[in-house]
Amino acid sequence: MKALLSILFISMNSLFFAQEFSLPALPYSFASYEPYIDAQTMEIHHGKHHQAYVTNLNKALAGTKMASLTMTQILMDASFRSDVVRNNAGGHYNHSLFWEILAPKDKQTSMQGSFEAAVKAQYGSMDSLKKALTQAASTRFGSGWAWLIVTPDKKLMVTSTGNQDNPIMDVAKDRGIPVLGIDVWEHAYYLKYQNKRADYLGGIFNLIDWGIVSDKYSKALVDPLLSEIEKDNWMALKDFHKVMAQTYHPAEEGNFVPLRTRSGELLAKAILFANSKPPVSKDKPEVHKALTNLAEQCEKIYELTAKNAKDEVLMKEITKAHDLFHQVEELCHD
Ligand code: MN3
Repeated sequence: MKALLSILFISMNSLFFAQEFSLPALPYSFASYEPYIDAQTMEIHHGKHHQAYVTNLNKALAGTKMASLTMTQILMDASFRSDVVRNNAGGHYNHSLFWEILAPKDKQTSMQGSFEAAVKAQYGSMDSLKKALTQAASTRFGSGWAWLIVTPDKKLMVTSTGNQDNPIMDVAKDRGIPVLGIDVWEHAYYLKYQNKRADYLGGIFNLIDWGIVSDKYSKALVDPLLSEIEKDNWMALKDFHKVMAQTYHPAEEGNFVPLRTRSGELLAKAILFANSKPPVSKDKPEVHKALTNLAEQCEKIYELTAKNAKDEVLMKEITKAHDLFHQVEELCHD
């Protein structure tokens, strides 16, 4: 009975957690995007190219620890992923967004006032924003995407990425939540426009549903992912965390060699961390105070290892340092 229950539990677990990504249906018929994108291009782009990203992503994730991750978690740590996972996860995410924001003229919804106001404040007009997007799309060398994103400081930004990368990924130069993406791979336009990317870009703005884009803008402003990205951009925190994890966790298991040999490095990273500039929303006195305490604690550990202190003493002090680090992290959640 017990065995049966645990089998049931395991299969229920995999039912809930092993996800399969699937191709989203196009909201309109292939021909609805004419004359700006021809029906055949839509059919191949959606049914062949996008389907291939989905199939290859599922194949790459199957049976691995990554099978339980959300799309956002896969993208955020893109630098740790294999090329297969990075390219196909990006490909699936990017195209899903692309289909969502495109609509034939008579189906397009109207723009929200808050989005229009943000565009006016930052770009002067919708036309200037379109120009900036066209510029980003036409200067993107080779295959890639042009984006309109919401950055962690809640501003709009126009940017571009290569291949199937996107601004959620930790490899992107400009990071944020995309609210609009323009595919500038040749497979998006070659049949109709051949190599004339500028002509394709001239047509694409007729298909952008600004109502949907502005809805995505409002949602992005309150999405917790924004502060995740901001924290992820704090490199000094990431650098310190790495050394902390590689010294503290072995110590917990009774191995003090990493801590004894790397306490100087731990101290150096703590000092850099304490002197780094936190992202705007974390730039608070409590955070600075906790960082100073952490650096002092790491100095104490360094001195103790120099004096060859006992394991028990080191354990007590590294635990304090670890708690202080989590205090900083906690303070970072706003
Ligand atoms: Mn494409």
